[in-house]
Amino acid sequence: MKGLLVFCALLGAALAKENFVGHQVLRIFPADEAQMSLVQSLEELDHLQLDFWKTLTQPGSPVDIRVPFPSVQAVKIFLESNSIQYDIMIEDLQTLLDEEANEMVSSRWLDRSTASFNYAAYHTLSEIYAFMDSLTAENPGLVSKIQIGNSYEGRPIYVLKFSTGANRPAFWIDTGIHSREWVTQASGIWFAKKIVDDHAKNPSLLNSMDIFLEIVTNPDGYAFTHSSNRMWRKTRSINAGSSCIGVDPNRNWDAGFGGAGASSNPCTETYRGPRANSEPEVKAIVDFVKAHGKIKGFVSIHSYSQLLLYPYGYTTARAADYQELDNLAKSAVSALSAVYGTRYQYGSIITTIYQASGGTIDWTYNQGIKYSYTFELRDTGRYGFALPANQIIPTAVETWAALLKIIEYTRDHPY
Ligand code: 0X9
Ligand code: ZN
Repeated sequence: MKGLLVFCALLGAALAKENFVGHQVLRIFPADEAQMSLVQSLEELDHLQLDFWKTLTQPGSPVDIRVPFPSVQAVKIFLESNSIQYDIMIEDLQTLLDEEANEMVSSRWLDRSTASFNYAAYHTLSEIYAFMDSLTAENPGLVSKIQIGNSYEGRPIYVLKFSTGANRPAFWIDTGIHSREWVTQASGIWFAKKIVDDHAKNPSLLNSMDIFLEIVTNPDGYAFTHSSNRMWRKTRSINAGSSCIGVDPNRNWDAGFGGAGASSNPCTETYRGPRANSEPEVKAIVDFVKAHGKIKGFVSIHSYSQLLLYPYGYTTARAADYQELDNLAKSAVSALSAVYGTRYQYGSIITTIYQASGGTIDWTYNQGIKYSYTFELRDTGRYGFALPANQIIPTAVETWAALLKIIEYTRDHPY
């Protein structure tokens, strides 16, 4: 009997949702090299269980860290005793997540039509998959759903294809490769509806090009953010010889794989995996891109920080098309800002944020996909990954203005 009780208690703990009561997100402002290395040294202190939402980028740029409740005092004392400035960005993360969860419950989808779908809310994996089915059923001559593989845990991985003809040159968009970046999957849903609605008014975009859209690029991670841990970033694969789960799918591509800007430690958020393409979620895209052979533009969407980035991330070498990529980024960012005044920075990954090896768009660029970009959507840190649902539509609308610039440019500059 006692054994059963203990078992039940353990099971309950294992199934329980990670809670973030008292977790604070601190924005830290290291003033010089010495303070920068002090802040970086926090990353090695495993017992503090810190989650770096935004690591050091440029000297002078802030660092955002989610600090679990038991570590809050220690971290603040550390910062204060070293005269390092910080702000409390989020007082209590769980309060924000509770609001988010309440909003999800109150937005039920009644008739399964894409007209009544609530684009201003976050949705579960099964709701997103049902949305894809509705969209394809409503638009049989325009939208189709392709399964490109299965996730580590066996979930189907779907891509929506928007096409008015057979196998044209194509443009690729993916959202949600990092599962906790919820505004990206939500924006992906909105893009899908937008492509269909705009096509009815003005079919020119799809006259000479197909669009592929992968909304839930990391389905295991996304399911896990709903069931167990809202702040899950990686895949859910089991790592041999470690009790830590998951690989960073944006360090797992065969582009500078294993170099600086990724970790070999399975317990970190930037673990690269045992080998390039070890993650089925990555391999599925690699196989699809290679088999297709005519993908001309590729955009991989993350959050947060408000950036538009192009290769490279693993090397300081300039991309051969640097000038063209930079010009197009500039025009895309100005189109985005024209909508609501949201400010974006742009540039290569390594010069704008940090060195990152094994990233998606470095691989696609090296495959010959010239127009390869990564977005980091809203915001700049007020809410970070806990972006309130009332920002989904404005985020999607302004991002679409930038995306459209890149898509149209790709269409008008065949190579
Ligand atoms: O570190 C990352 O993977 C990205 N930032 S995030 O906060 N979304 O995790 C930026 C990496 C740049 N992108 C690529 N290397 N493709
Ligand atoms: Zn990301």
